[in-house]
Amino acid sequence: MNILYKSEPERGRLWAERLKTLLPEATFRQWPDVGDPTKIDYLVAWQPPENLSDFTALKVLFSVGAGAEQFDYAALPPELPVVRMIEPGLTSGMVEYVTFAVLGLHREMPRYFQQQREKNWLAHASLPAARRRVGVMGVGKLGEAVLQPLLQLGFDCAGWSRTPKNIPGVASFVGEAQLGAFLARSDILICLLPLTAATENILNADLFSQLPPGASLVHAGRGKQLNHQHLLNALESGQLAAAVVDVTSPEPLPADHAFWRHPAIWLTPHIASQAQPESALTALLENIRRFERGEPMHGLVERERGY
Ligand code: NDP
Ligand code: OXD
Repeated sequence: MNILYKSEPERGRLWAERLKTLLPEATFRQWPDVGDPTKIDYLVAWQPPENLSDFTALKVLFSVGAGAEQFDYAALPPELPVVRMIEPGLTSGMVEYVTFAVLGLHREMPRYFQQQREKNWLAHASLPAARRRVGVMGVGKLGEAVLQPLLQLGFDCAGWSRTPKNIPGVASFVGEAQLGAFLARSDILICLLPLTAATENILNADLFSQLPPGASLVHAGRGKQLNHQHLLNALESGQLAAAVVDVTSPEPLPADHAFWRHPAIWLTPHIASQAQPESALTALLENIRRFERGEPMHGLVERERGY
């Protein structure tokens, strides 16, 4: 079995080392040391090599990330399975980030940090978690996981997805028809949607106007889902109180971008969650085993639905 890895070199070195024990029969090559491309069975990459058509024996393309929208599907062989990364380390990272962000917004930390800068010792009435309505857009692997600690903390939780969900304690809203009702009860809105034609630019003025006045946003999906100017306008008008933004378009933002210095925006450089080398390797090998046994792989992208 021949695996080609084309991504962050340090993780590649670690994987190469671990594979010697875990799967000694495998040949693990790290880009650009491709060898004979016609011998490569599995490609693990954020972006495939430009000469992908030379990889005539390729069986599966694995994304190193949880998202797989970065691929140009028109340039990939139509039958080539594309698999995104689902692994517990990446999920835990997102759970930490979203819990941190929701607690920060729930306890109005952007407002208190601004007061600190102004040397203003001023307490505001606090709200119990049970009266804070949290809405998660995208109730997939990550969305479902982030809901668990939020439920435990006592937040009033709902989720919005394409198909109905049955998560105890979480109100399920489905599709375009129920988006308005979902937004109307989201004091803190969390975006964990994949980037598709339907979700591009979804975080815009129209959507913000349907949230309760003074709502907050946590955006950890994909940069192209957020309209920057519309977010700034919503913060300016008070329709939104604050935002925690992990993903933007472009990344990084230009030095003069308003997000860098906005007092109501916490900006992080796409670090909400990262695949962890050891658990990601375990997940990759499990999927290869599944593929070789003819079993369904975890995270297989359904091209027609776009994620
Ligand atoms: P999943 O594919 O498991 O879940 C996607 C969810 O979004 C599903 O619930 C799906 O609905 C829902 N959805 C998709 N399209 C629509 C739509 N048009 N309307 C309503 N709901 C929709 O993905 P993950 O949870 O694993 O990851 C989500 C995203 O998080 C990734 O695609 C990536 O963009 C982002 N991410 C960001 C990271 C960061 O560091 N900032 C790190 C990792 C991921 P249904 O269940 O009905 O299919
Ligand atoms: C990913 C990401 O998709 O880091 O894994 O955003």
